[in-house]
Amino acid sequence: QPQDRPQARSTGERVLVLIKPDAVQRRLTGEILRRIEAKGYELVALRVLTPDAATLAAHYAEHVTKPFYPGVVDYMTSGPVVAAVVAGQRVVEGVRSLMGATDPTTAAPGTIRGDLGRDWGTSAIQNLVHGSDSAESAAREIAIWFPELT
Ligand code: IDP
Repeated sequence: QPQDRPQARSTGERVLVLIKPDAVQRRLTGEILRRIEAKGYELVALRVLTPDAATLAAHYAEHVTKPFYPGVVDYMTSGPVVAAVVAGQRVVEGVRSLMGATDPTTAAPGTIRGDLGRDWGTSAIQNLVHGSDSAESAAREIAIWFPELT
C-alpha cells in the first residue's frame, strides 16, 4: 500500500482516543497528543468533529440508561472533539495508564487527568480524554468514529 494510506503504517494493537471538548477548548490537544507520542505510540488516524447524539449513543451504549448520561451528552456536544486511532504494543492498557482514573479530582499525579483535570461539580465528569477499555471496545469504537478504517 502507498505510504499515505493509514492502514499501511499501523502496527500492533489499536485504541480509540477522544480528546474531549473541555480539553480542546483549553488548548490541551497538543499536550495530550504529545504525551501519547512521547510514550512511543503511533498516530494512525486523526479527525476534528462535533459529535452528534446518535454517535454518542452508539459510543456510550453501556451508559445511555444511567442518570448522568444526559449530562455526558451536553458535555460531549459542547464543542469539537479530536478523535484519534493510536497503535502500539499493549496500547489499550498503556493509554488507560496515561489517562489516569475517571475522576480527575482523584486521578494520580503524572497522568493526563491527574495533572490537567479541572472538574469541580459539573453534572458530567469532565475529564479531558477517553480511551477504549479493552481490545473489543476499541474495535467497536473505531468502527463508530472511523468507519473507513474497518
Ligand atoms: P472512563 O471514561 O474512565 O472509561 P466510564 O465509566 O466509561 O469512564 O464513563 C464514561 C464517561 O462518563 C466518563 O469519562 C465521564 O465523562 C462520564 N461519567 C462516568 N461516570 C460518571 C458519574 O458518575 N457522573 C458523571 N459523569 C460520569
